[in-house]
Amino acid sequence: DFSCIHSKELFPAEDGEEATKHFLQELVNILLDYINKSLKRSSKVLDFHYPHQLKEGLEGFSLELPDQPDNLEQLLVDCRDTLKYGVKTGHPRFFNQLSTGLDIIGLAGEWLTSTANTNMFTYEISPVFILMEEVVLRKMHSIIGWPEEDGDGIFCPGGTMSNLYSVLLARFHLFPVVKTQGMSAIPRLALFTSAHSHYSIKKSAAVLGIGSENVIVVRCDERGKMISSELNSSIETAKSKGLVPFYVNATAGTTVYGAFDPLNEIADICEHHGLWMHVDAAWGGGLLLSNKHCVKLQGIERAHSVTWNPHKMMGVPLQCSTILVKRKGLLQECNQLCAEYLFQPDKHYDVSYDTGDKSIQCGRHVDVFKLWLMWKAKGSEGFEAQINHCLENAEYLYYKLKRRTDFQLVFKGKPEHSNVCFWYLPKRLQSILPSPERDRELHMVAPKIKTKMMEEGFTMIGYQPLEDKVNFFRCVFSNPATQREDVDFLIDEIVRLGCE
Ligand code: ABU
Repeated sequence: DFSCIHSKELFPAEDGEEATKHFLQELVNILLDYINKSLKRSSKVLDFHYPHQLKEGLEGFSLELPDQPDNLEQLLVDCRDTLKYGVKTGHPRFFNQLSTGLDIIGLAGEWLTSTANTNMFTYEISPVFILMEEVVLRKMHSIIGWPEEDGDGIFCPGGTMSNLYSVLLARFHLFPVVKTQGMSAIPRLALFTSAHSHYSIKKSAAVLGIGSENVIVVRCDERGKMISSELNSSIETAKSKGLVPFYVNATAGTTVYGAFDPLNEIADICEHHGLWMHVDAAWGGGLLLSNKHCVKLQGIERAHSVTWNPHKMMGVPLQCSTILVKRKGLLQECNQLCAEYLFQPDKHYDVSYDTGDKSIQCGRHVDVFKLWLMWKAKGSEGFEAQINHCLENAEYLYYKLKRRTDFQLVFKGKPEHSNVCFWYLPKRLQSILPSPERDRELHMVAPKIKTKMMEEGFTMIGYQPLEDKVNFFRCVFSNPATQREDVDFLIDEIVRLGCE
C-alpha cells in the first residue's frame, strides 16, 4: 500500500532504499501487464477518447497538476491510466505507422539509458555510449558499402533532423562561408527531391533559409519512383534560370508507397553535375540487412550522406535515427563552435571523442544503447529474419487483396517494401465505373472506416490521399509480432466496418 508514502521518501532519502525498490517493482508490474496486453490479440489496440473527454478527466484520471504532492499510490494509478488511454503500438494489429512493435531487449536498453541519465556531448560523461556510437556507426557504414577509411555520422532525433543535417552539410561543403556570413554571402541555391519524398526536405530548406520554393520537385513514375531523366532536365532548367543546384535527395523507401528511387541513375546525374547526393533511407535502410532485399538499395554506396532510422524497419524503440556521412570530419567542421565550458582542448584524453560539437544540439539523448544491445541479442541475422518476415506479410496481404473484387490496389505489381496501398470498395462502388463522382464517394470511405475502427479499437491503419489519388489505406509492416492471422483480421475488420 503506497497511499501513505510520498516521493520524498524515495531515494535520495537516507532510508529510501526499501520504498524505492517496492515502488519501482510495482511500476515494473504495471509495465509488464501492459506489455502482456500489447501482445495479446484479445486485447484492444486502443481505448479511444476524444481530447475533451481526456481533458475533463476519466474515472479519476486527471491531467491537472496539484499544489500538494500526490501519494505514490496515486502516481501508480496515473501510470496505469496513462498506458490505458494510450495506443498499444506494439500490438500485432497496429498497422498505423512505420514504427511499430515492442522489442523487449530494446526496452531493456531504454530503461538502462534512462537510469544512466547522461548526455552524449562528451566522452567524460558518456565514455561507454560514445564508443558504442562509434562501433554502431562504423557497422552501418560498412553495410552501406563505404570504404573503411570513410564514414562519419551521429544519432539525432528523428529522420527529419537527419535529413536537415544532410542539407546543412551539402550547403557547407559547397559554400563554407555560409556558416559565418549566412545566406546573403552565397547565390540562390536549388535542391531536388521527388514528389513522393518526405516533407522534411522542404522543411529543411525552409529552416535553413534556403526557402521551400527552391526545392524542385521531380516527378515520379506510377510506382512512386523518381524519374531520373526528369531530374536531369530539372537541374538543367534550374541552372538556366540562374539558380545553383547543389543537392539531390533520393528516397529509399518512400513514406506512402515504399518506393525505391533508382539510386545508380541518380548518382550518375549527381556526379555529372557535381551535386551532393543524399539518400533518405529512413524507412528503407533496414533492407540493407536482408540479403534478399538489399538489391533495392544498389547505388547507396555512392551517396555523400544517408538517413537511416533503426526505429523503423529494425524495430528499435523510438527514437533511434542516424545521419551517416561519407566524408570524415565534415560534420565537425560544419557545426563546431568549440564551447569552452564543454569542449576544452586540453583534456587528459583524446578529445576527438567529445563528439558533441558535431551536432547542432547541445544536450543529446543516448539513442545508441538500445540498438547496440538489440544487435548483440539478434545479430545481423536476427534483424534480417525479422525484416524478411515483415516483407512476407506485405506480400501475403498484396496477394490476398489482388484476388478480391471489394478491394483495389493503388499501384500495380508487388510492393517493393512492406507498404501495401489499397482502397476498400463498398458494394455500391464496386459496380460504378471510375468517374469524379465515384472518386468523391471513395474519398470518404477510408476516413469513415478509420473513425469506427478507432472508436472500436481492435486494429489501426492509416490513410491518405496522394497526388490525384483519393484517400486510400496504407498498411505497413514493421512489427515482428504480426502474423498472417492479423492480416486476415485487418481485411475482415475493414469489410465489417465498411459494410455497416
Ligand atoms: N517520418 C515518417 C513517419 C511516418 C509514418 O510513420 O507514417
